[in-house]
Amino acid sequence: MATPVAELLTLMSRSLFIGGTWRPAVRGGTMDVLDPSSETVFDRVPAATAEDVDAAVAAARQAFDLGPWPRWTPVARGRVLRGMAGHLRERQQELAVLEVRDNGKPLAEAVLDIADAIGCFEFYAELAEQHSAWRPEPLVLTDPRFTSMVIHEPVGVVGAIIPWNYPLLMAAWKVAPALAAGCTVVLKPSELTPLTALSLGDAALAAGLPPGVLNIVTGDGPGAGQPLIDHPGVDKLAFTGSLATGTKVMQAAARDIKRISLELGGKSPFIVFADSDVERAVEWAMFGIFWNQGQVCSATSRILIERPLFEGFLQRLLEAAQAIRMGSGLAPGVQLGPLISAGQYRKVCDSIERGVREGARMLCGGPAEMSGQGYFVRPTVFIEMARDSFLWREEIFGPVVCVAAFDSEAEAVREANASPYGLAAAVMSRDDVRCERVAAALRAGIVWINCSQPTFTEAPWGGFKKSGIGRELGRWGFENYLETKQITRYVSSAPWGWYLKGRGEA
Ligand code: TXE
Repeated sequence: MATPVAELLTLMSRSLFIGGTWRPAVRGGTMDVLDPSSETVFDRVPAATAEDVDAAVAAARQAFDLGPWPRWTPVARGRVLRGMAGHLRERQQELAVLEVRDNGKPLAEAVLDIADAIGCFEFYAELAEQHSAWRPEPLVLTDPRFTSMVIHEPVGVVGAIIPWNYPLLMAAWKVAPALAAGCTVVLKPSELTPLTALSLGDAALAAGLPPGVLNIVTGDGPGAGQPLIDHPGVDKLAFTGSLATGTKVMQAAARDIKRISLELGGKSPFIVFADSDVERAVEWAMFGIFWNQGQVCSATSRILIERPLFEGFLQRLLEAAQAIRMGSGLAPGVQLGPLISAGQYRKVCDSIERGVREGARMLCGGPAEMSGQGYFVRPTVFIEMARDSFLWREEIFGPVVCVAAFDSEAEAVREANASPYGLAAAVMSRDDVRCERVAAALRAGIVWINCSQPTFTEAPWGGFKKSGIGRELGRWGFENYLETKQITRYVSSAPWGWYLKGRGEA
């Protein structure tokens, strides 16, 4: 029988994790944790301030500069990462339930997220052991009196700031590769979903991660995030979140020339050509925009349909969208949960109202009456938006999709690319050559052909343009956490030294 939620909740640590120990915030502040399906407070965590961030960075700095972790072999580090994965696996069910209470998403989605987070630790354990970065690369130089070796080293102390849409998974995407590379980390989860990230502290202790290698500070953006991005003791900032906060991260990083990787928003297009199977197209479109309540950076929120398929696609999309079962993520059979917060609910509702005001036609959806409780918005479908409208251009981050018709491949590509963002894009057609051609023309870091959203730990994730800088996941995500060093040696005993001496050059 499954453990009752109340019992599961007591198992988690609820403190800051600094230097390998759990402690309250220096100033004693706390933050409420809200269940977005009922708007009730069900938990509380410390609200870290600059003093706590200082302590966390000092612990990470010491662990990096003087501790064993960066000096251990990749195999030894891999063993600890596997141990962390094992610990998370033992608590998989508990973590999935916590994620639902904290974030609101349907349980079936949370179960997949937690499994992916565990898989991410296992992937980087293996990659760290095998990556060619650890093999010194000899260089042949133009001057034979010298030899050079290229080596890679961990970048240092990482400040990792993550959002609320995939709380544990986003933590894993940053913490696992950073640790695998030999870095030390200060992790700041979103104030809206701080709980599951704390389980990484328990995992670290259980797996024997040395003290200070991973530190976790719960707190809000101004109170804990800003001191972390400003901190001179941090070498690299890894951020996922809004464009506005990403800009602040970049500005703060500029002061110390900190390394950065940014994963920001998107307004991803899904181009469907008329030769596509309409049922398949609707299935992928539904997945692309209503999964996780549309709170997905790569959500395909702009659907472009070749005109002959437009009416048929729209009709099937409306039927499917209206059939979605909405409710608490813990209720059986629910496919759409609440939005994360009152703020996000207001943002999405304002966007819908603005869309209607600016002349777009809403065919279904809008805010839902759920007995006045929970931040629920129904699957919402718009057509007839102006191409320069807010609705068509800006990230809404909710279950809101815009559908438009196109008449030629060139028009579809032009429209898809007419966005300040470039995270993801999808194209569907039975014509493989056309799919390849369109994929090549799309200005996005991720292009899906005949599907939308499948995400693999081994494949690079990140965007063009204002969608960010750098790539997470795969070997690219790992290389984010490395510096490159050349070691060049004067070789007086080179076999050709006699020759150079003879010429008076040695
Ligand atoms: O994001 P923020 P919010 C987009 C989405 C959403 C909008 C606002 O459009 O509607 O952003 O969401 C921390 N210094 N995305 O307000 O503020 C904050 O505490 C340092 C897309 O929640 O960017 C949290 O941990 N840190 C996105 C993290 O930044 C600061 C996922 C993200 O919060 C800070 C989430 C500061 N000054 C939202 N201010 C995606 N790319 O997937 C805030 N933070």
